[in-house]
Amino acid sequence: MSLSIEPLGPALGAIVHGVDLSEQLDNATFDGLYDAFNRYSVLLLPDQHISPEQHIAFSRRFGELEEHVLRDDLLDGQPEIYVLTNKTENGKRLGRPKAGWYWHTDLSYQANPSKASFMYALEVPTMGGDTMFASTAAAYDALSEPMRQMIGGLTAEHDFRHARETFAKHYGAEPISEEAFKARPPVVHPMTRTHPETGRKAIYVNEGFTSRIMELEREESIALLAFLYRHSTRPEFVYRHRWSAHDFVMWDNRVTMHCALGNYTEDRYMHRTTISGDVIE
Ligand SMILES: O=C(O)CCC(=O)C(=O)O
Repeated sequence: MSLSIEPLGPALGAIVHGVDLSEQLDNATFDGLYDAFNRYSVLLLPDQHISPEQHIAFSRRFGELEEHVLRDDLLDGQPEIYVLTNKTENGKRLGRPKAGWYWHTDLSYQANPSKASFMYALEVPTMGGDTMFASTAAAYDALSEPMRQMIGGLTAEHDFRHARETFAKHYGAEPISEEAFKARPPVVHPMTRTHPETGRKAIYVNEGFTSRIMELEREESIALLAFLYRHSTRPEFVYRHRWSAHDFVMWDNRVTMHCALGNYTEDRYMHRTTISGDVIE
């Protein structure tokens, strides 16, 4: 296979042609794709036709896979696939509706947050349902040195429960089981992180899951987090993806945040794998 890569925006995102995920990628193609992933943070591979098994096998080449804590929304028989959809069958929902309708980084509420997530679009609405991705590395680069110094010395709590409050603020109640919350108690991470492969630094707080800055007073924490969320999602740091069916989109959770837009009523059905990451140093 021969890769061609075209950037989709100044801060992040690239479209990759010449890769067929239904076939085993040779090492040279895989290495090219891996380098592009580290370089562009979000890759779009359009027009893929893959089974859940192929999705899982490809994902495993990037690392071990997570089984999402929202167990009701995993694909039957294939718990490595988290299903995100508004579809129902015989009154039973087929996956998680309204997932990620706020800026967040996948699994930042875990001690070892996710390295990457790979989403395959099987059904998409004719309008709406885009996903926005922001480069938290580009956002870090644009901070002044004193601000970098300050946040570099701070830590923040990430709490899955906080997502319910964030969601409720924007959209009303979201049903998440107590069991899931108990399985994921709050954790504390540094507010900046360094990409282990590229050495790039990034801001590491997100509206969805970050509940407070540990070292600051409550009002200071609220104000600084609000600034960082606004700053990190400035248009120049964002790529907005308009989905087509059979898009395969890979994002690097170590240097990005994303937000799914809930502006659709037609069916939307996606499969996601989640690659495990390391504890942040
Ligand atoms: O459905 C989407 O576009 C993204 C959902 C999301 O936020 C996630 O998978 O973490």
